[in-house]
Amino acid sequence: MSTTLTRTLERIAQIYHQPLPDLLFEAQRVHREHHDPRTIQLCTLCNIKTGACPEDCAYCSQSVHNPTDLVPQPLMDVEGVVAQARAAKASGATRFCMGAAWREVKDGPQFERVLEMVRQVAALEMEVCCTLGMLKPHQAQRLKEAGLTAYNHNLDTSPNYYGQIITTRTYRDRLETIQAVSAAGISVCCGGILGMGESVQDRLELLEALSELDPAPESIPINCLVPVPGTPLQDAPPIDPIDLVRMIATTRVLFPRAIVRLSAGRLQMSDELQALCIVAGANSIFTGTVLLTTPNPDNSHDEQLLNRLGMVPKAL
Ligand code: SAM
Ligand code: DTB
Ligand code: SF4
Repeated sequence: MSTTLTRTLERIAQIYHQPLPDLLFEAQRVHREHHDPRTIQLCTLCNIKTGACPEDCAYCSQSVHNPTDLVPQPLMDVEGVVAQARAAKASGATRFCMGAAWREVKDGPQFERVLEMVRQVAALEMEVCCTLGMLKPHQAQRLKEAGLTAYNHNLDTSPNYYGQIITTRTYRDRLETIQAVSAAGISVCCGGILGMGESVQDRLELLEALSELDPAPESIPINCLVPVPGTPLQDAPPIDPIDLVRMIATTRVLFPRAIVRLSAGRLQMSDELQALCIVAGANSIFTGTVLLTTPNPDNSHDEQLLNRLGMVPKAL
């Protein structure tokens, strides 16, 4: 390990381990320099192709390797997806993210259909994001031409722990797709999952890996594992809520301009914990009663929560 890398990790650990009031104060200071602290971006997900994924991600309901109750569904029609995007926009979302349970994008009619979805959602004047698995440079280029704003491709955990969670692809594969996305001029959405049995050190090493991306990710989803019956991680114990707050605050300090998304796992969190995560610098949530395959708080609950906090959804 080079000295610069060691120093980065040391700095990240110093930020993370400081007394919580100091950490929250620093995160708030950084947050207020770059963002309006009263607003939060609402993003809605749509699973455009469900299940039967050849990858073996230990957390995922959609892997063929995991005997879950999920019923696979083929790629949706363009019209159905656009109708969901319109509904999401009507309920205050300014970003729409389409996910497909693919290992990688293959050129052909299905990819052409996804490109058409991207064009039509972009025409609604929403930010459009996709998460379709691995991409080649020419595919990233075509997504860009279709109007894609961002591509989600998570590093999920530290390079060291990655092999405990996924064996069908490597960290390097992930980094190559992220590189293709950046090179095409698409904004990178890249984060991870907490609560998969990793150590605090692994989480800090994930932040280190994220901070090595060039350019830095503009969007960082922090997911808490939603344990799905039938997956190897079905019985993983939940993360300590204070550790989650520390991770969010540390992410905010390290990535001042990024949108930090309090992503999967909100249904398992109290309103107070969500409030603390927002104070720590999270400024986006996923809205709608399902994420991709797992439940999520409903819009009326989220509206009420924002009201109680005196906050408003962020306009485009
Ligand atoms: N197949 C694509 C991929 O893996 O990049 C896109 C879909 S995948 C479901 C998107 C992200 O959702 C994953 O990278 C992972 O971080 C997150 N995720 C999946 N299952 C989850 C779970 N049970 N709990 C929390 N996050 C999860
Ligand atoms: C991300 O990091 N979190 C979202 C989005 N990117 C695509 C997905 C969360 C999925 C949670 C598990 C599920 O619903 O299947
Ligand atoms: Fe497939 Fe993505 Fe689920 Fe992994 S996380 S099994 S790649 S859908």
